[in-house]
Amino acid sequence: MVQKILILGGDGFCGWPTALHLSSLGHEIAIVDNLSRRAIDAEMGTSSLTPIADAETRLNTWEKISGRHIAFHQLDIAEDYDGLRALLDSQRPDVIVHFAEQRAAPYSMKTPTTKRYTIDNNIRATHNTLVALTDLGLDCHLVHLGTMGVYGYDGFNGEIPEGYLDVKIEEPDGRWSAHDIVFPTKPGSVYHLTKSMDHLMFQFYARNDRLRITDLHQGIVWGTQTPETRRDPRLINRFDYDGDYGTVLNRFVMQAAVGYPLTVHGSGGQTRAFINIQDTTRCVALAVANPPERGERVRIYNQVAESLRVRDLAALVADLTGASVAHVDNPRKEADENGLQVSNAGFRSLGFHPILLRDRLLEETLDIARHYAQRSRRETIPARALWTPENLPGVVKTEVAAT
Ligand code: NAD
Ligand code: USQ
Repeated sequence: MVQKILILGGDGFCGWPTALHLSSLGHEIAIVDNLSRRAIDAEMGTSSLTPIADAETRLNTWEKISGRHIAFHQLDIAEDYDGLRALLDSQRPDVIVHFAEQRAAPYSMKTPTTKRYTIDNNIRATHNTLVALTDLGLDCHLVHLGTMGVYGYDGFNGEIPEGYLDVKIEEPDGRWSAHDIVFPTKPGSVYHLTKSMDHLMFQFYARNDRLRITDLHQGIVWGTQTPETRRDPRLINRFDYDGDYGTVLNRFVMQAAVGYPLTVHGSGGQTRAFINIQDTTRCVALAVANPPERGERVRIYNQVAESLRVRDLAALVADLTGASVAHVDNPRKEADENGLQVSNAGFRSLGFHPILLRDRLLEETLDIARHYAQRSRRETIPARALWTPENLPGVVKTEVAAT
């Protein structure tokens, strides 16, 4: 069924290829973005490794190539509630896909200003959307990009379920009653804290206003291109590699491409869940096609393909490329070693067959990193945002010596 879909944050790393994918499936798409991610690049002296076209060029190119129009609204959904409300009132979308948050944990821990910005931006962006939907009485399915990090990464040995735990509680009369409770959150950064707060807001609005909400607890996304972004160089997706926005696997691939030692934080025993960017777009399409009923509890899917340990990822990239591995200080306060098993039964039941690292797509990411290696700025690679004054930046000693 063709649906009218607003993509909040549709100019970003996950939002852009998802907008194209949903457009290619025949949906009517409009992007809403304040271009803050591009502004943060300018503020930090960083940029995507891939040369991303401006929003207008991207959209015109897509229209020329696919024959499909995507509308664009430049709007700050955290700051401009009236603008957001008016837009929702005029568009009356069937679905909103909400990517529009400050998404880097290191950036969120960098300074008092970035901590406050992350909370103000993310909480208001989500809450404004929820208020506008209830204020307008719109029966629209809200699909939100949350994170695996809401569950935390230590102290739980079983398989992480999809948002809820089935528990039994002993009543005063000694009988046991069954409950499903929201899995306790254990955020590891101010950014992850905002996702935990989003999670709580969704519980309230689904119960109080019967909003239909799907929250996707996504793992770390790797890769850059999708079948749609490959269709023209002007559609290319962004590739973050700097110490704040680069995520671990893409950073390792980029570091290998430019001859920089792979920066493993601490022992590298941190285990995280991963998903390829192509699967991000496919999972969102599955979530869009399978909305919850009105009155249903918030539907939560773990949007992940597999769990991997950071030092094993470094070894894999090193084997593939001959790169060296550097165990640097860990700028973050996090468990040095953790196990992680995650259920992704929800998406699998909808037909999701995840791309795995062994499927060799890493080579394509490496080719892209090599192709654009000359655009990299070496000085932006180290992760310098410290979680506490006791932490130290993730700098490679030989690199410091070389400069
Ligand atoms: P991104 O920073 O590349 O994209 C976010 C987009 O939202 C940007 O284009 C930005 O300009 C826009 N935006 C931010 N605040 C806004 C506001 N107030 N008003 C309008 N637009 C605003 O991030 P991404 O990697 O595409 O992540 C998208 C979502 O997916 C985020 O919510 C993130 O938490 C989640 N997520 C990302 C990953 C990952 O590995 N990249 C993993 C799990 C979850
Ligand atoms: N790490 C290294 N070396 C590096 C970079 C990171 O060892 O050069 C380590 C980090 O210390 C951490 C792990 O790799 O233990 C993951 O770090 P990351 O930067 O790849 O991922 P994270 O900060 O958790 O955030 C990313 C996205 C965020 C999303 C989250 C999903 O930026 O938007 O929500 O992944 S998850 O991790 O599942 O919560």
